[in-house]
Amino acid sequence: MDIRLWHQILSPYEQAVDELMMKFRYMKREYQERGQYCPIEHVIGRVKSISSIMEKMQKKNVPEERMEEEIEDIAGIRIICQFVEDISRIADEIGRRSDLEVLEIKDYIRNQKDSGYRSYHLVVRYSVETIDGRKDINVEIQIRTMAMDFWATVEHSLQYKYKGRIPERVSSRLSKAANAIISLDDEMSSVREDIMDAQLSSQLRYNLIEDIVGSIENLYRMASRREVEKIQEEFYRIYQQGNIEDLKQYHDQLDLIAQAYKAQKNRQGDGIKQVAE
Ligand code: 0O2
Repeated sequence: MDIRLWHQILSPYEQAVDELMMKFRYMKREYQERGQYCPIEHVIGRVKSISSIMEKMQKKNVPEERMEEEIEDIAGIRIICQFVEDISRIADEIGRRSDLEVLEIKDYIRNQKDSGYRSYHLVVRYSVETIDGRKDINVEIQIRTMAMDFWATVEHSLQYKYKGRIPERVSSRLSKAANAIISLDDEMSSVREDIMDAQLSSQLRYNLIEDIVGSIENLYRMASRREVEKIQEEFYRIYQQGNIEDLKQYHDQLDLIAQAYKAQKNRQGDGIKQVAE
């Protein structure tokens, strides 16, 4: 293949990775804004390097013209979550999307690899619009817990260091570590409800404070400075007490106050219009 074509071929893959990372980050944001538990901890993505693609083609005997069909992970998205239970939730969510078509599933959690590797892989078809028109490409989405990711990252570096021939003394340690990761994921799952509750109330508190600060800021445009300063002092007092129920109540009261000021402002506006007429 003409060396100059590489970047042209990989460009839609770059676009797909950028777009999908943004879409999954928005998915996370949607959960957070609704005050719901989010199964996504974070999302990363990459386009496979030219050297890594060439290596895989050589290893799997893939002819140049079949590269895009047979190397399924040229575009790769990795979704990291906290609990094993989150993995199926994310996979279901992906299955429901109209912009992704699931072509293949590789469940290395039920069927752990001999290396000890655990992760849930989906190969999906995704369309990007380019200046040459629409292009359908394959994207590999890997979903795994933080613990699985820790193990895979370390093992991947060792594979690189030992060029795929990890010495027995290291691989037996890795295998023990893989079992420890399974136990860790199990332990975390057993306290999942508590952790989720804690995270939800911290998210709720975050959303409430964002809303309250926004509402008080708006009030400065509608009410007198002295009145808003009093409201603001009340907010700081309740905030310092740290009771979430009081914050919720204050948030609702503030909504009513803002509505009353808005109505008053509208009446004044109508009055001015009438005088002008
Ligand atoms: P990189 O650097 O992550 O891009 P194959 O690569 O032939 O074993 P296949 O059928 O192409 O497998 O796809 P598969 O099994 O879904 O694996 C593709 C990717 O999964 C790999 O990409 C790794 O990211 C990850 N993976 C699979 N097996 C292992 C493993 O034993 N250890 C670790 N750490 N990761 C694994 P690449 O191409 O290896 O590299």
